[in-house]
Parts: sequence; C-alpha cells; structure tokens
Amino acid sequence: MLNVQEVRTDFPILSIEAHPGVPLIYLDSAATSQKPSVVVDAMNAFYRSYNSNVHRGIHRLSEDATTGYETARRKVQAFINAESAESIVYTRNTTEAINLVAYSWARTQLQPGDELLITAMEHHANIVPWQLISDMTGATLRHVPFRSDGTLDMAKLPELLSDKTKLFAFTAVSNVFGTINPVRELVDAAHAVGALALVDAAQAVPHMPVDVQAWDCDFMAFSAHKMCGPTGIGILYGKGELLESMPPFMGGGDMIRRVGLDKSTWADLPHKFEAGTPAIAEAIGLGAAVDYLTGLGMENVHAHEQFIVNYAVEALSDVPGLTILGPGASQRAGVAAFTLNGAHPHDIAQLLDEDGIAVRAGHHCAMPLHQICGINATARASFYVHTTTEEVDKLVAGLHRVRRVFRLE
Ligand code: 7TS
Repeated sequence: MLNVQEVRTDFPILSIEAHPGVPLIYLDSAATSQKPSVVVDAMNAFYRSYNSNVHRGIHRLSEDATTGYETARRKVQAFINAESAESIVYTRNTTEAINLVAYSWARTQLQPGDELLITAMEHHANIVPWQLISDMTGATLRHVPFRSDGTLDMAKLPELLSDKTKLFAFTAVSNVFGTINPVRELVDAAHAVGALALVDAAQAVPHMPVDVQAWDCDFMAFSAHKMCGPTGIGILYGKGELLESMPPFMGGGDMIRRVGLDKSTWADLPHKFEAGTPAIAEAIGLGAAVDYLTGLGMENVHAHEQFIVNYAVEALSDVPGLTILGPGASQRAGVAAFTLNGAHPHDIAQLLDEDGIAVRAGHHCAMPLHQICGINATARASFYVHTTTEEVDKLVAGLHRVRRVFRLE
C-alpha cells in the first residue's frame, strides 16, 4: 500500500490554501493531475542547464536535450510494456493521438460501406474525430450502448461487430462512470472480425498497470498531464507495422529524410509523426513522472484508488438524494460522478469550492453519456495517489452543507 502522508509531501500544491485559512482538497485529478516536485524540478533543470533543440545541433546542449527527450520515450515504452521505442509517438495529448490515427490511418483506409465502432460512454476526444472521418470517407459510425449501471452492454457486441467494422475505438476507463472496461475482451472481439482496436487509455495509464502487449491493442492514446506529468505532451502507442504503413499526419521539419521541391521522403519511426520542434521540456517532465509512478508501483497506485473509491462510494451513499452514476466499486476506477436532488452540479461545485474542495461539474466532455442518462450535468470527484479518507469525509460534510444551503433537509 502507499504511504499516503509521505506521498502528499511530494506534491507542493497540496499544502497551499484554496482560500485564506481553507486548505485545498483536490478532487479533480481526472481533469488533470497535480505534479510532484520531481517533475517540476526535471523541467526546471532542463530550462536552467541544457535547454536546446533536439535532433539538430551537434553541440553538447543539443545532445543532452536529445538524450533527455529520447530517454523519456524509452521510459514510457517500459511503463506500458511496448515492444519498441519506435512504437511510442509523442503527441500533444490524448486528443491529438486519436486524431493522428483518424487522419493518418482511417481517412486513407475507409470507404463507404465500412464501419467504425465506438461506445456511448466515450469522451468527445474519441467521438468527434470519428464523426469527422465518417463525413470525409462515407464510413458509418456505430456505437456500443451501456447498461443502467454504466457498464458496456457486451451482449450487443456481436450485432455491432462484423466484417464491415474496420476499427473499434473505446475507452479503457470511463471518465464519468469510472467503469473499468474489459479491454482484452473488446480487443479480441475487434480482431475476431478483422478490425483494429484503439484504446483511449487517458484514464487508465495514470491509475493502473497497463501492458499494451497483454491487451494486444493496435493503438493506445494517453496524456502526460493526467499522470503527474506536464500539459502539452501525450502519447500514441501503435504497433510497429501499422505505424510503418501509415502516411504522416503533419508535414514539416524533423519528420523527413529528404526534401525536394516536388517530393519528400519520411524519417523512420517514430519521427515520421513528430513534425516540428517538439515539447522537449514536457517529454523530460513526462519521463520524471513515469519514474515517479514506477517508484510508487502501479499496483499500489491502483490498490489505493480502489480503497478510496470504495470508501467514497459508501460515504456518499449516506447523503440523502445523492445518486452516484456508474458501477459498483469493484468495477470502478477512482471516479465518482453524482447528482444531488434539488441542487445543480455547478452550484454544488461552487459551494464545495468555498470549503476548498475542487470538484468538476458539467458534462465532462461526455455529452452523449449524459444525454442517454437523461441529465445535463453531474458533479464529479476524482481521486489519486494523494487522496485521503479525511478528504472524502470533508467532501461528504460539504455535500451536507449544500443540502442545508438549499434547504433540502
Ligand atoms: N479520453 C478520456 C477518457 C478522457 O478522460 C480525456 C480527458 C480525454 C480523452 C482527453 O484528454 P486530453 O488530454 O486530450 O484533453 N478528460 C477530462 C476530464 O474528464 N475532465 O477534463 C478532461
């Protein structure tokens, strides 16, 4: 298990006050995680002592920057057990990683009659790119529904997957329900009809051990900023032969082998997909985040979140009129989205903020999910390595205060 009090000292922001005299209780890690000192220090060290562009200069600083940038890639490779560093493409975030596959692979491969499959619980980042591609190519976009407990309706899969399906793109963990989906089963179902499988792992890689070879997925996308790393950098994992066969997503410097005025050839993987000066400090920060999480142990991270979310689901259930979306704690990652009869989620979030408690309110970029549930918005508490049961207790106390303010008692 994690020593949470010790972990908390790694995160400088956790000792600030949200308002004068009111300590911060950060329950919005699903939106973005806080950053431990080691990540901030690694980025500072880059800017202070070896800031330079990568893959260009022969001078020492540039060599050090390139080493830092490429070492981070190998750390990410090991972290998700990818076959090779060439399978790890730096992008800006999960969204860009998914768009890369959409524009480079799907746009060039799909035609009318083909089908793309997603699920009804996706984040907009794994819906909208496929709608755009569907409009461009004439391919049909279909979705797997979810049941009232926020789990995928697996019984519907056989009728949705066929030899027309070319790609099944689904989230490993829902950012609203918290549902942990059966990734390997879904990948196998896609492969059984000859489709590729793309896993949106934005809410998985930060929170549990992930092994892309065990999942056997063809593509996987995630963001550094949700896993203790900086904003501005994300990862697309892709199987080597697929990435090899795909045309570049963006053109420019760094992604070429030779450029002529009429025609150019492309650099080897993964550089073919990394046009222009990349996010160098951010890659180095991501490398430090991977080291940090590896040091904690992803099994321990997951176990702590399971413990906290169990505790939270039970504690929140005591609040009259409160409904938690999603499955039971055993199938749930560290996310609890809820509604409270008589109080709008935005008002809940605002009142909780007065107590220093940061939660998110709204549709959490999952409008279809909310529409299907018949609600416009939810309030969402999300947990991470530093969350304590005392913080969950304060959330519950804050929600009782919301009920008093709205005279719901
Ligand atoms: N996929 C999932 C499952 C997500 O939760 C998010 C971000 C994304 C994709 C997009 O990640 P990005 O880094 O490219 O923006 N989710 C959230 C959230 O739940 N609240 O704020 C961002």
